[in-house]
Amino acid sequence: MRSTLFSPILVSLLSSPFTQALQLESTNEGRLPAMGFNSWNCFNEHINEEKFLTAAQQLVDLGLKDLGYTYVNIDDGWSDKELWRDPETKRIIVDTKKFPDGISGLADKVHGLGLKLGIYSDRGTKTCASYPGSMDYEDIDAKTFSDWGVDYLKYDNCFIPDDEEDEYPWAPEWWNTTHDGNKIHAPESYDFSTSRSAQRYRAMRDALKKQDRIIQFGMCNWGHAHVEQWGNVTAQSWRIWGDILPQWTGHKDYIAWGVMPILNHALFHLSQTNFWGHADMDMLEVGNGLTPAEDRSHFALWAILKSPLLIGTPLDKISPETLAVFKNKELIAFNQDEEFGGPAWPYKWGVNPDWTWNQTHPAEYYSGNSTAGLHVFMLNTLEEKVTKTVVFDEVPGLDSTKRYTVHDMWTGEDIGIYEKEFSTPVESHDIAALRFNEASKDTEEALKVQGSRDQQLQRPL
Ligand SMILES: *[C@@H]1O[C@H](CO)[C@@H](O)[C@H](O)[C@H]1NC(C)=O
Ligand SMILES: *[C@@H]1O[C@H](CO)[C@@H](O)[C@H](O)[C@H]1NC(C)=O
Ligand SMILES: *[C@@H]1O[C@H](CO)[C@@H](O)[C@H](O)[C@H]1NC(C)=O
Ligand SMILES: CC(=O)N[C@H]1CO[C@H](CO)[C@@H](O)[C@@H]1O
Repeated sequence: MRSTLFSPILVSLLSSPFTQALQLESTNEGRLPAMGFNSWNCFNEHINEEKFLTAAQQLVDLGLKDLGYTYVNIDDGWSDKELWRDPETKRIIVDTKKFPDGISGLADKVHGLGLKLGIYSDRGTKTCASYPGSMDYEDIDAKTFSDWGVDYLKYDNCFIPDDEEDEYPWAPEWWNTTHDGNKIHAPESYDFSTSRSAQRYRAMRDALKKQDRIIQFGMCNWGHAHVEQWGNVTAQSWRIWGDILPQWTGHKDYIAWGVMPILNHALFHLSQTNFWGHADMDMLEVGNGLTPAEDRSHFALWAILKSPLLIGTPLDKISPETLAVFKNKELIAFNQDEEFGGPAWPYKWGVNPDWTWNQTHPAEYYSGNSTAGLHVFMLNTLEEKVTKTVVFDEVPGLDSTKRYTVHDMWTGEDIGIYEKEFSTPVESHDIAALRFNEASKDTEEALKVQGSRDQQLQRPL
């Protein structure tokens, strides 16, 4: 297990408090999950300056910037596949057909809107869409990104040469399958922070730290080489699983996965997330083809497990319903809480026995604290509408001898005062998002007190 005392980040903090730019203690940058927009889920590599300026302007105009969505992140496809690197300086050459003013020109415009700019590279020789990767050019690329005014780096994991492969490959996508993708099994005592993967991600971390610019570091290595064991000392976030798909369950080749399989995996990696380090469940697919109920659950689950919240849908074509999901102030406040850094935890599984690894029916009942109160979230993984019940005795932090004002985080309204339990209908694939505050005399008078047997919501969730 990681020891904080000997963490390389802490050591570097002590030795160079003014130049370090990774464990960004002097600013708030990277302490909470990143929020913003990323191009991949909507545009793939078909990107250009216009699309980012549109996204940036929309973040401002739709009120998303004011809610905390401040990163405008370029994903794969920004560089020139033909020209590759400058023969003299070895810097990556920008595709000027897509970005006529270069990345620095775009950065100026994005900064002018009060937003930040993110970029993308890869720890291998090429990016996943076969553009130049940063292997062996870590220092040059970090300096280039810094000179351009970049504020965030997503760092992918494609095109790893044979001699850079991990001695003990470990990939979570082969978990509980008969296919053994993890060919050679590591000895019990093996320390994955010594893997080639970890070394290569550290090379970029160190290169970023040398810059006199704060650049947030998001590792995208799909949970390989047990990144959760060394993620917190290497970056502000680390992907724990393959790419997300805009679908509820299932997967595509063992590379991309629906919302439920990703959630199932995340539940086994909750303890590594806290301030400054977040397990990344991948960028949001809200607005990209899930049902309205699934959009709500997807967003809420990512928010309450404290994953980064990066919008992946075209903001100039967004529907009012989708926008309302992104603008849920109370879920954002839970995700960005200044006092409670850890995720919500399941207090029981529901359909399956507790701690069952199941990619269609993961945990349904969660609780977590925020500065606003104690929260309970109830997911319905079934195909039909059901009534779900918060039994106060079961929830850590609720007291079955007390009365609570129950608040609906979707409508922003108090529902009533309850004791012992609270029940509500939840549509298929939807999620109830509730807050509990001990009822005071004032609220008891203001609200009609409801008994524990009369608990139907007026409006189904
Ligand atoms: C990750 O590192 C930060 C900064 O050193 C620390 O505050 C935080 O508690 C760590 N997270 C976990 C889960 O240990
Ligand atoms: C997942 O859980 C559901 C509900 O209990 C069950 O029907 C299904 O068989 C489980 N899936 C697997 C692969 O075990
Ligand atoms: C919330 O805080 C209460 C009181 O400190 C504690 O008993 C409970 O375990 C916490 N619950 C969660 C889910 O963190
Ligand atoms: C059938 C099987 O291999 N189940 C395992 C799936 O993964 C979980 C979590 O590691 C294990 O607890 C199960 O035994």
